[in-house]
Amino acid sequence: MIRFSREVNAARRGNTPIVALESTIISHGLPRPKNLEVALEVEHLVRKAGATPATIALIDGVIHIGLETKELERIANDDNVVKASTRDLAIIEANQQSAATTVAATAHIANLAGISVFATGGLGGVHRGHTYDESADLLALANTPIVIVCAGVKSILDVPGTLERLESFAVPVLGYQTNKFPGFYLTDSGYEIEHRVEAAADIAAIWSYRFELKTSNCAIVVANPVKNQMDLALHNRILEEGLAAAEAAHVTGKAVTPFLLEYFHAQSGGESLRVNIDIIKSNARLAAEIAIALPR
Ligand code: PSU
Ligand code: MN
Repeated sequence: MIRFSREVNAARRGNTPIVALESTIISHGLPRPKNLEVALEVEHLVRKAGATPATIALIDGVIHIGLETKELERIANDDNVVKASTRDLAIIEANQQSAATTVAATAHIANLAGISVFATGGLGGVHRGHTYDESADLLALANTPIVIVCAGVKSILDVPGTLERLESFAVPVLGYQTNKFPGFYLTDSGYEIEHRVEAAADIAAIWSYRFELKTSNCAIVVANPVKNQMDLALHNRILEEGLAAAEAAHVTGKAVTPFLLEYFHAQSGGESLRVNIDIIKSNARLAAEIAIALPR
């Protein structure tokens, strides 16, 4: 049912740290040809930090944990690769399709394989103006014991609404060296986080206490702010225009997030792309540190 790459197989046998990486950011989050370059670079950073990268996707109906270069190229460049959330997984298997996995689907698969740490760019969440449009990422976080390193929720979303949902689902949110909840392209979304951690070891301690307390059924969100944020005025202008453009084009369902991200990349003259790449690299590095610190 699941195929592991050679290096992930070796890491499993040796019980060495593994970092799960999502693939929707490659297929639907970053423009070609930069997407493939970034995906390879992110894997390289995880290795350099002393862990094994496990990019997760479905190829011809088979779940892959860890992709060989040819498979990564396929996810990056093939128009037939769809965006898969958890509900799509069994259907894609049955239809022998290829798919990139969202945060929700990646977390689910990583957990199936006993991988405890996962890096992404920004979480999905509650959408602005359509609060009934809530990413399946939230429910997955509520049900999956995994540490997820992100730069907060995407600033295209309803940030306070998403934070409230995380509270309802009892998902802990830890600010990495900050008490300001990051906003993806922005270092500070304007909302506070109660709990702050300074180092990977602090997260490992919390991870262990959760097992004793039996509060370990959900994810731990580690919010790692981008250092060099997007220009705020530019960000706010593009966001407003992007939301209006999505509305006008009647974009719905799983197309909304890719539409808005692409709008940013097209309108910001490379700024949003630069920040998005910074984010995913920095999150991958931190995720590797955490994977090394966690008990195995
Ligand atoms: N982070 C990024 N770029 C992305 C995503 C996250 O920097 O493209 C993806 C993740 O896969 C996340 C998805 O799960 O966006 C959210 O989509 P939706 O809002 O449709 O649940
Ligand atoms: Mn949605």
